[in-house]
Amino acid sequence: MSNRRQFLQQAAAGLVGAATVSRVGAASLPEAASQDSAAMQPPLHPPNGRPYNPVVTLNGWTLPWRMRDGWKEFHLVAEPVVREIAPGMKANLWGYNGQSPGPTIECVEGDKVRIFVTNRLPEHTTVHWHGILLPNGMDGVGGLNQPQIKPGKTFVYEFEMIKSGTFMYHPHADEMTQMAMGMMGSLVVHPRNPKFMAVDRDFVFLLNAYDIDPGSYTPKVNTMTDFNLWTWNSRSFPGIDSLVARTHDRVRIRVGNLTMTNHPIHLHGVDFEVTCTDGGWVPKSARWPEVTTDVAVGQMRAIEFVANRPGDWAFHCHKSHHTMNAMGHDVPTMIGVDHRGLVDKINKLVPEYMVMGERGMADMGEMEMALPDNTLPMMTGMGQFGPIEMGGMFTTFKVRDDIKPGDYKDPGPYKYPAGSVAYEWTGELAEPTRAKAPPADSKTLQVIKPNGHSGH
Ligand SMILES: [Cu+2]
Repeated sequence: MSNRRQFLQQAAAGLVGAATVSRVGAASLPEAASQDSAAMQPPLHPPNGRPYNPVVTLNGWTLPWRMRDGWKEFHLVAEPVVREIAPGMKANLWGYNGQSPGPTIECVEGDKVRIFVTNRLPEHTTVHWHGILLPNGMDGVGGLNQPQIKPGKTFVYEFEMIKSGTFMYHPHADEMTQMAMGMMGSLVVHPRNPKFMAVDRDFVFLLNAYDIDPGSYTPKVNTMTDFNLWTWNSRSFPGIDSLVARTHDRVRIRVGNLTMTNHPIHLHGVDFEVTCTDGGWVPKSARWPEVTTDVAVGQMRAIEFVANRPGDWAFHCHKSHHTMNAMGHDVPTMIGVDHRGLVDKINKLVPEYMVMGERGMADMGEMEMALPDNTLPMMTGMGQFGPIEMGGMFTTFKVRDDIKPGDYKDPGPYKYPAGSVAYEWTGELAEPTRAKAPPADSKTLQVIKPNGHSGH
């Protein structure tokens, strides 16, 4: 294990240099636009392929292709990349064509695809096409189905897309390292008939997670479950684009999970049905309404609904630790602990010490704490009414009446109709019904009522 760890440290040390010279493969690609999925919309329609309704890759883009002798040709370059996780934090990851996740591959049922894969990583790799039905020798499991692709080499995968649906691609070589470093991408096969399962808005992204110590840049690849950055397409709120729809649009959101745990994905303001998995389209008779759907490791789920309620709706993983960033971990629970007098004493020894969380953690959403370089506050993002107190796997789904056809750029905060927002009540109140507290004994913790902010 120690040899392996040494190797990984050396590989990581080489990353910063490699990343600055490895953009050649991506030089012709829209890197500037890749941080902003709205800037890429509407994507180009294929000049000479079958027509389809393109997807919107959250904070990403679609891989360009060309037709040659009846084959649709793509070129993936596996390489070290720098990804901005959110403003204020960058990470040294591995990805494809200049970004992690790699660009989305879009094609159409019946397409014959030829995918070139060039390896510019410091170690060998392969690509597995998750969910695609193809000849065994194209399945990409290193050692089992093909020799691994050595650094500097290019392999070709050739197969026909025999069914439409929602898929992904990722390495099947040194997977623990390569997926922990961000190697993955979405793969969407559109139906041959563009009217089949047609929607107005079709979004796609992957769930991923990283363990990057505050102040450092490279993920710890041996981490099994205790990650500190929970991301969508390697972006963390408030770095994740909003999803924008016009009122009454039919919307599909395709989500794939390549983390080490499940994510109950929850959308406010609508009820939806799962219409597609990585195994194919779900028959109508087998669907049921939900507002949260669990996406287990290695699964993909496409949800569909009509966006019929205007507003700024929360869209997030329902595991509350997955909607916060690195700095929230390892903070002791202080609720109910009285610090009065203690901080002054500690400050004589440690001038910068401050107490966090004696009234709950909400103060941390507003606190302008000094952070180490290159990390993100635990919860962040400002809304029109105050701090949103979220990080990680969270963004907003924005529905508006007045969106011009095709213009899905971020419309800014929702303008609430007068009288439609929850408000403070200052009138009379009857005594509310409450459960009785158990009788106090000597061991019961005495909770001291908060008294202003005297501890700080
Ligand atoms: Cu989650």
